[in-house]
Amino acid sequence: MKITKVAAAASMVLVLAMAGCSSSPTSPSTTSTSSGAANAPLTITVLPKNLGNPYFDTSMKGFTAAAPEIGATVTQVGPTSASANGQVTYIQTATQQKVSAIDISSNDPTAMCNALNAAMAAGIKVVTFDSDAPTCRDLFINQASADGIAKVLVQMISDEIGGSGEIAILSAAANATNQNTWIDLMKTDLAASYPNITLDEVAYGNDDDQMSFDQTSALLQKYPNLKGIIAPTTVGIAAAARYLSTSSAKGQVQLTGLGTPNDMRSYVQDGTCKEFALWNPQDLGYLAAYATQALVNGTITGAQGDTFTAGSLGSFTVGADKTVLLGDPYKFDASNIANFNF
Ligand code: RAM
Repeated sequence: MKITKVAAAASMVLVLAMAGCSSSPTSPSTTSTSSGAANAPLTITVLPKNLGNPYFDTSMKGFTAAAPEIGATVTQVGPTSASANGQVTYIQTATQQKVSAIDISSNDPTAMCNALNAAMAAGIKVVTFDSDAPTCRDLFINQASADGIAKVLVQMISDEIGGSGEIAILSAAANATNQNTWIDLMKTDLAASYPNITLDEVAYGNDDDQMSFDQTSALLQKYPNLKGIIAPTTVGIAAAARYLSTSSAKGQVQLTGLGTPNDMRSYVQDGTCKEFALWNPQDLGYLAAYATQALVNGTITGAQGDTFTAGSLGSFTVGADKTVLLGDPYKFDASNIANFNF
């Protein structure tokens, strides 16, 4: 499994300027890490779906850990809410700044393509990580196979509700490439292998804590026979767990999805959530940084079969569709959650 700690020291370097962060491109919230390495200057702008999301705080730790190893300056900017428009302005600013590369988790598969294509035309490498924009990037760093993620999510909810009953999905932004890919595959898997499970609704909490909390409440009111919720978003599952943990549905309506151990630990311990899955977001950022360096310095072009070394994570090979795969999703439950800190 790829649950490794790439750089504990990174957390000491990383100071996220969350207070006062703005969606304005003229006053970005940034995190910079300079390096003393001797390689050619490498500047990477990291653009998560939104700031203030612990998942992306952790992926940024991976970028920050890699920075001194690859001779990079890494700057994080981004909107406060998970919107495609909010990201476009930051892409344009990074393009004007002539950075070496933009590493983005995309809020929409195509809405920022004009801006990303303009960046690539200006000689900037575009790397998507976490959530892809498949038609307008040089490389995608995929956290785990979409099919593997979908299958583990459906299998967990089926186990928890005894293989039959009504479920709902609480997703992130309605246009998010990653969640929508996983949801389509979950629907396929449900139809093929789980005839007694009915998917009532896909709700969207926009990777916003309050909106996800409110959507959880609405689902429970709307579907009195609901037996389970799958939240394939770290923000969504934490908000749903917070709602369920103090409601009469605790233990009656099962919850699973993709979460961080730190967000979910207390809810696993109090019985709100039996198990959930994820990968290590820090490893994802670390891998993305190394892949970006390899792309910028020409070690790889994105062609299938290209290989590069990602520091302490070892060697990786570019797969089909200019994609690099981190590894398999990993399941967390009461037996192992104490072992993880992210
Ligand atoms: C949220 C974001 C991110 C997704 C995780 C699982 O933090 O939507 O894109 O990969 O959840």
